[in-house]
Amino acid sequence: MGALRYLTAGESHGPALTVIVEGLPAGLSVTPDDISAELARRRQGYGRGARMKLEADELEVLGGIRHGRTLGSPVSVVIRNTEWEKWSSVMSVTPTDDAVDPLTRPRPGHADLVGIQKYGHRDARNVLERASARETAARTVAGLLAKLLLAEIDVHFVSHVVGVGDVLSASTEVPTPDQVGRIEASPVRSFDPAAEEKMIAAIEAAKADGDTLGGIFEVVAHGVPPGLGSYVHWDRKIDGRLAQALLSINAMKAVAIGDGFEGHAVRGSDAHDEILWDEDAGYHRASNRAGGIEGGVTTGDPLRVRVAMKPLSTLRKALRTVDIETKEDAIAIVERTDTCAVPSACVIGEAAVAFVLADAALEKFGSDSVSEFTATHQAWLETLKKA
Ligand code: EPS
Repeated sequence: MGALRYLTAGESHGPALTVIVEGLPAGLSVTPDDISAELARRRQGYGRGARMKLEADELEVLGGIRHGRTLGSPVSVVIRNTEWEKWSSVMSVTPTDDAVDPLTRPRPGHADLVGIQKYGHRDARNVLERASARETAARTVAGLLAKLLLAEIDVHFVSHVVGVGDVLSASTEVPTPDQVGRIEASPVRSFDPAAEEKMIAAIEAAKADGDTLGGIFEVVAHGVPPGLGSYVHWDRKIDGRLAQALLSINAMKAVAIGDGFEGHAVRGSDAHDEILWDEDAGYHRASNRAGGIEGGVTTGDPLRVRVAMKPLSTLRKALRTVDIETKEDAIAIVERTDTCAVPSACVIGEAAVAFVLADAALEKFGSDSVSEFTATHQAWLETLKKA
């Protein structure tokens, strides 16, 4: 909605990515190491390509943080491209005399052709450099800052891969923050050891075929207070805002809240969460099929979203396309790429969810400093006990 905002700039193989986050309260503890650790989480995952092994995400904080705490001013972070030297001619900011061949064979499923049409380019590189999922490194920084703010009010995140290709985890257990270690240790961020091996095998098989795989991941936010978002207007509904943020991540095709696509087939009497009350817990629900959201407002139950990612559109086993110069049939360009990026997408999904929730929390607990934010949050919890 706008209490918290961010903008990113930069191309995948340009000199750097930049992110500016505005609206963070003053006094939030954050160090470059916190940011680096989150970027490292995003680079991991079985199925990533060569670049992720080479790339170190060299970052520099240029504003908004002093002596380890936010100032209330915009936070500005630059993530340098450690391979820039190799790309300095291809991606030169100034005109170059070096011969740089244009990419004229757009990949089906990527932004290549629509970008060429829309912006009048004759070289798909002018499109793919920005359309690349590299940009999500910058979003991850914005999301980490949001997560640190939410941690101040005891909101904690867990994300895990539920499916890779047609391999689906059979587990219906919702992981809790104390189980994060197990998920982080899994090469595919699987919470289900039975599915993990099959997911790895599926990635290996796709890789051997020069193909790619999508999948499904889940993000769970524990400790979200009741009352974030609103039912009163379309652009204030927290579920709608989450869907927008998640679908804006490259290659995401579907978002389900709570039981989502599984919830449609049962009768109403089996679809909802009955409301209970007792002295200790106050209002609570007998189940959490709704995934922590009713009427566009958080309920206080764990917030649970699932996201489906399509297989990456850069294929070594390239698909048919048309050369935009000759208009003749051709085989799509093959850029260096990943086989499967669903484990990384989990981390980016956490960032997207965290940013939306932090924005909504700042609307509700509107604050200029972290101490004010936590005090207002505490007062709200006390109010709820009396309601
Ligand atoms: C990407 C292609 C690959 C990935 C990249 C996303 O980049 P390159 O062509 O430089 O090897 O490594 O992902 C990242 C750089 C990243 O940080 O996640 C694509 O086509 O979107």
